[in-house]
Amino acid sequence: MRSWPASEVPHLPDAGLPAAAWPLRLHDTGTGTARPAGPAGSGGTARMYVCGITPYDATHLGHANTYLAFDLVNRVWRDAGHRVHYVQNATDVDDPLLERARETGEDWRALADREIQLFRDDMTALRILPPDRYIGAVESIPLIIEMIEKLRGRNAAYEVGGDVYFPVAADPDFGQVSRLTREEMAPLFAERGGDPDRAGKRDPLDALLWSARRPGEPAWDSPFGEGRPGWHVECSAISIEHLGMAFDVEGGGSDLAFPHHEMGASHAQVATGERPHARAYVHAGMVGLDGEKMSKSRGNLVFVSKLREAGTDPMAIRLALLAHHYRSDWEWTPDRLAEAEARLERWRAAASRASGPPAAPVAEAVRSHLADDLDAPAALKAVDAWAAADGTDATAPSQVKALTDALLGIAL
Ligand code: 5CA
Ligand code: ZN
Repeated sequence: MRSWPASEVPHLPDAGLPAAAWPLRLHDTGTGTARPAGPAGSGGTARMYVCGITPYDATHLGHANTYLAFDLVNRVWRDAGHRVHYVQNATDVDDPLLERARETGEDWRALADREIQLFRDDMTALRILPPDRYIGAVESIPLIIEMIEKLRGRNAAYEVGGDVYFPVAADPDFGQVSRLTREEMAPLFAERGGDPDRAGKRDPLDALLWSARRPGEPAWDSPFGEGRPGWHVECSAISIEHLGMAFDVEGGGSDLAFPHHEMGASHAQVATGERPHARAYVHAGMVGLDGEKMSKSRGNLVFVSKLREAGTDPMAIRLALLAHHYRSDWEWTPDRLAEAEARLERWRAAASRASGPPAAPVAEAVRSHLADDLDAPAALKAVDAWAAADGTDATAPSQVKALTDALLGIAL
């Protein structure tokens, strides 16, 4: 599938110490600790998989917040001199998408195409760097079938009424991504697309790998009958095909830790006999509105495209999101946008001055804060302090402009 255009990323000069002096550390859900993420030193290749949208009701501010967090990961790695191999999927066939198409009478493919294009346009406007490979579930069906075949070959798949399930008992490490107890898993599984009460399953938590053809739904041929792929096996198959096992970061919002990333890791580990699936599982917090998580099912969405249509500068949207730590849950209110607009104006005025305080200390501060589990709010404050102070360095304004562009994605 087509990705979206990349904005230019300026190369920053080393300021005293090389950028690689601040290696990125990220909070890993799998261990509950902040750990080094990506290759050591400089000049390696970092590998990242970020779960993409299910294309309907794109792009709300919760989505934007999550993709922005991983855009920072991408930018910090590049600044440290690494190449980044970044893969993202689009869940262009799944229950909620088909349900929405049924409700509105639209063809599911037309709905997916339109929403994916809207997502691309929003990502471009927000200057979120594109994945190198942007891959749909539909185009990956042969790959997914191959993966289910591998699981069947390892006795890690069974049928219930034509549907194919993955027995979680097949993975001795099941539970190591989310670190939840079975009691904690049960309600989340039911809430997030699972079917704990399906009669005939060996374990209520067993996950659907292949859903047998249902009337009026799209279906593809497979050795285990006509049907369509389950959700977790989609990301599992796409990630290991394009990145291999033990890639550096698997990312998404915190609602994906369980069951999605947990199941995906188990599928991958059992199918390949290798572990881990990813070295770190990194999760962004949830953005809410009026006391509830922003979600398609609740319908309390603020869309990036609507804000853009109303004339909001995408850089102000980006700054409003960056003002919160990526792991925190927070509420969107119109004041946040007004604050970000004022900040953007201050930064732009400071960057267009003839001179300012030297850029090296602010570059150091921004690099060290971002390397520390993406502390963007602290990085913004460092730029605020530079913008508020006077100085005589005539090269500083253009250097700070390059800094906010390269590391924060903010074009001044
Ligand atoms: N297609 C699957 C992943 S394979 C999916 O979850 N799609 S989604 O469209 O529902 O969500 C896309 C990404 O946005 C996921 O990482 C999800 O965790 C994140 N997300 C959804 N709602 C919010 C929210 N309110 N705040 C922050 N992130 C959110
Ligand atoms: Zn996914």
